[in-house]
Amino acid sequence: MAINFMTLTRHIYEGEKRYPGATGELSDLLHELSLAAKVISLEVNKAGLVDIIGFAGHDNIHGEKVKKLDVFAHETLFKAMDHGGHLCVMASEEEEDILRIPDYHSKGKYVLLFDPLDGSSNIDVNVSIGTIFSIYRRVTPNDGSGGTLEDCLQPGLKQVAAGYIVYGSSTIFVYTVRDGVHGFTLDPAFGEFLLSHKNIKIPEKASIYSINEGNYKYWHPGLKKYIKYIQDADNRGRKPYTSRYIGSMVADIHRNMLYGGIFIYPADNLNPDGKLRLMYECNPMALIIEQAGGRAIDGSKRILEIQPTNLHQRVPIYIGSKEAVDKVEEYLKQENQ
Ligand code: AFP
Repeated sequence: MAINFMTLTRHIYEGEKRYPGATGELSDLLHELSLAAKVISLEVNKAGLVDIIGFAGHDNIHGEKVKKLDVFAHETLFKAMDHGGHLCVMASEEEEDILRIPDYHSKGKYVLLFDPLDGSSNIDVNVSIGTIFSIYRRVTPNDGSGGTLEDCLQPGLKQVAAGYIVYGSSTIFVYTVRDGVHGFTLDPAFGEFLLSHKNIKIPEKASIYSINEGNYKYWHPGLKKYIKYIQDADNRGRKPYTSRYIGSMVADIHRNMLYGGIFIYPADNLNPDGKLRLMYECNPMALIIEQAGGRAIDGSKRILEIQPTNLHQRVPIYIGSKEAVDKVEEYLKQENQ
């Protein structure tokens, strides 16, 4: 059997050669992110053992405090990324304010935003969770100083790279540098991410829908009608869509991207802005899905065009196969007229 030697690191550095002016800094950043992903993956795989060696927040058998996994993931990412000299500032879903690069490290031209462990309410029950990241170029002068909130509050269209890591039946690292979407599976035997999903394209037609139907009574009437439509075989001469909802955005979108589907977290009467965060969840996933040939909107507007006003702002999201997003947009529009 031929051995696959297309590691993530090789893919990143070979990709860089296509851009003659590239300095290699973005490649270094992605490589550093992949190291953090391996450390987090190892810890996620040990999560069940916390019950045996000590609960998070309590002392373990060595008398040390056991960190909650989302805090561990946040700290791992920060420590893996703070010293390379390529970043001027970071922001994490886990922290209210921006994360400054320590004084003793040099500052660079990039900005990193991340959600260290999305779907963390699933950790204790062995369900897939994920890390999401997004990279921008700084907008403040690259003069050796630290970045500011202004560097972080850029519309998703300005992302130079985005990606996610799913910690599931295996660990998969998916990324884009606006040149297609590629997925790499972690081989635990020798600790390398190997190319497993080359140039991913989301099927144009969907067969799966993912939404928390427990919130049905709070939905917009247009959304209720759309969901009825995709459940109704006769309407379209096609089989009804299958419902699949993990409650872990990364895993739900990863599956839908491979099989064809739509993921929805709408605005409703309970959550007028939806639940998911623009900067940490929606923008990076929107760039990836668009790069894979799909669409992502907030109901009427393209997610990537939203001008952020706040680091932790929430937005509704309809994301996935083009045909499905076009259709739900039509239903929402009709009901608004
Ligand atoms: P947690 O990180 O609190 O588990 O939230 C996960 C999440 O942000 C996203 O990954 C899910 O798609 C969504 O929330 C699930 O929300 P509901 O539980 O309201 O369906």
